[in-house]
Amino acid sequence: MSRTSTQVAGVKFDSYICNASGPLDASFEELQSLGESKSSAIMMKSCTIEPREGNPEPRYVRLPHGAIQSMGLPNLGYKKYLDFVKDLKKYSKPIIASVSGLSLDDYVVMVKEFQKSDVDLIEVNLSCPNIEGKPQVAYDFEQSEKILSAIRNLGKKPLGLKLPPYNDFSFQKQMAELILKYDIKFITCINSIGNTLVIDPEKESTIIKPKRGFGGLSGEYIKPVALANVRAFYELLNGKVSIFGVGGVNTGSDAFEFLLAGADAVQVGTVFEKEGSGCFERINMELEEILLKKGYDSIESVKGNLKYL
Ligand code: ERO
Repeated sequence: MSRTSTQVAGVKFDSYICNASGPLDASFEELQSLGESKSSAIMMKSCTIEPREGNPEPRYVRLPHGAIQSMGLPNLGYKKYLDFVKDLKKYSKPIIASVSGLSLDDYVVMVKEFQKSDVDLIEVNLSCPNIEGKPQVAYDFEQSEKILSAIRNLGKKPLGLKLPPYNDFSFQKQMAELILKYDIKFITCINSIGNTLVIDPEKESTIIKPKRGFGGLSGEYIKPVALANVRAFYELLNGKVSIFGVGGVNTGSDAFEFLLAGADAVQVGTVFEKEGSGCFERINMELEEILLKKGYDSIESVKGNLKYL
């Protein structure tokens, strides 16, 4: 067992670092490369009932410290991901499905089917910011409750929620109450910050095409927001729910900050898109070194131990 091995919702992960749903995880070949990489899990692209091409290009642009994108859920449709699971089992690491319904019924259908599959965890994405006319569900607590109530008893596999950033404790409190009421086993904090705008002053133009340039911001820019959400939920959920931290994990030191805030594991998206699959081993080794230097022998011994001034 390595110093950075961990557990999420009772499922063992060989290291603290895995990929985030989003970049380079939509095709079978990409999922196979994740299997072969040092990502401690195979997290799949959020899927819908029907396959989707996604939004028009340009829809993903790297920025000096992150990225802005409005992908629009390009994916092969959930049936393909169900098929892939059997082949991906050979990598002997956790497989995480991610479902993103366009209606309540979509969530029910997809969660029911993944419950019958060999995936280890099911992440229910309530925070896609990039579908025109579809607000992020997790900002609507009534609609979120309807979905949670409809998907809670469809099987025994742990269900998790991918959440958007909240910037007021009253929102995190409302969501934490739902998470506990509906027995959600893990959360993923945070999705990209939705509907941000980057402008090219030379061209006097937006830099992505969909939605008149509005898109999800990710990477280093959003790390303080992600840390705050991990910490707020860690305090509200009293260790009853596992937490994936995501948003600006670029180095072992970033991962260590998420660990102090209370994350059980971290996911890497923007840096994976830029650096490729070597990032998982690099960040994990950097984290191992930090733990070794500080004399910590496990993730558990540090998790959540943030000091206050
Ligand atoms: O556009 C997307 O496919 C997308 N982008 C995000 O930043 N977050 C998402 O959750 C998502 C699709 C579900």
